[in-house]
Amino acid sequence: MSTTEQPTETPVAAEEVASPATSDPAAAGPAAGLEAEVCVTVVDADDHRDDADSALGDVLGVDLSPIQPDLNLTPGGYIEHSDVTFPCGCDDGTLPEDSALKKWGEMVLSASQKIGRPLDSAIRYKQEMEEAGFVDIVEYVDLWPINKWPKDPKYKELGLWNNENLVGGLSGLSMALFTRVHNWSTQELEAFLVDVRKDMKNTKIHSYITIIPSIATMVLTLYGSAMSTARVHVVLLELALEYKHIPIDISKGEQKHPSYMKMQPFGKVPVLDDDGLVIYESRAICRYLAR
Ligand SMILES: N[C@@H](CCC(=O)N[C@@H](CS)C(=O)NCC(=O)O)C(=O)O
Repeated sequence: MSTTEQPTETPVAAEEVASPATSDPAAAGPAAGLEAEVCVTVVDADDHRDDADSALGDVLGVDLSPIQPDLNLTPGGYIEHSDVTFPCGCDDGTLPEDSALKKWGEMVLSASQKIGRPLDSAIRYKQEMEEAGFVDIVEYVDLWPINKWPKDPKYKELGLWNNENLVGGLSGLSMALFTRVHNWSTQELEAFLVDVRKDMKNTKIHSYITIIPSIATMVLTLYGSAMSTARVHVVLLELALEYKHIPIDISKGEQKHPSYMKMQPFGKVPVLDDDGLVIYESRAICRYLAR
């Protein structure tokens, strides 16, 4: 089962945003993650916990690109994404079609698409997680104003920080995509970025970056008959782990079916599948679960 929850509070002051069309990630338009240039890995990040995390237990890894050590989800653990999407959004017509900011966001996206690392991947994460077997998926959409334009104090402050981040990092964010993919010269790009920065600081432009955070868990799958899986069942219950039980009827020889024996070459039950990691031998399964 998966769920999608939308943010309960209006992201920005209602009078300042004509249409909350962005509450639907699919409607958020082309969007993007900065995986090409931004990589952060934190292991055992206890100090990154806040109230929201406390329900999740320890944070084991934070990353946006494949530079991290091998991290497998502990049974019952959660995976969390928070990714930025491009281009920049605007709901009230204050981001002119011919503005440098609009062009910048679109060109960042098109460059990333051209090299097969689309910076709108976050809008597909929910579907991709579902396809990979994740469950209890909760996804929502957050809008980070490009500067302090919102009236709402929370989003005004968020806009201030976002502006500092974007304006300060603009050359670094843009350089590879514009010079190596769009084949602009560095001089051309820097001249263009002067106008992009101006737009980013212009509070008459009510633009924002769409951020799509999501959280999900991977359910365990236990194959076996009721009797043969009793030991494993007990451990799963003890540890309060969510799992799916797929009955294998030994009296019908289902454990010798070729599709089952691909997983368990000796044709025995039980078998545990944790996100593609297949384990058999009931004691080994119990030790794995309790680790
Ligand atoms: N040592 C294994 C024993 C597995 C085993 O022998 N399972 C039996 C059911 S309790 C089975 O699959 N029998 C069917 C068969 O051998 O065809 C474990 O603990 O998982």
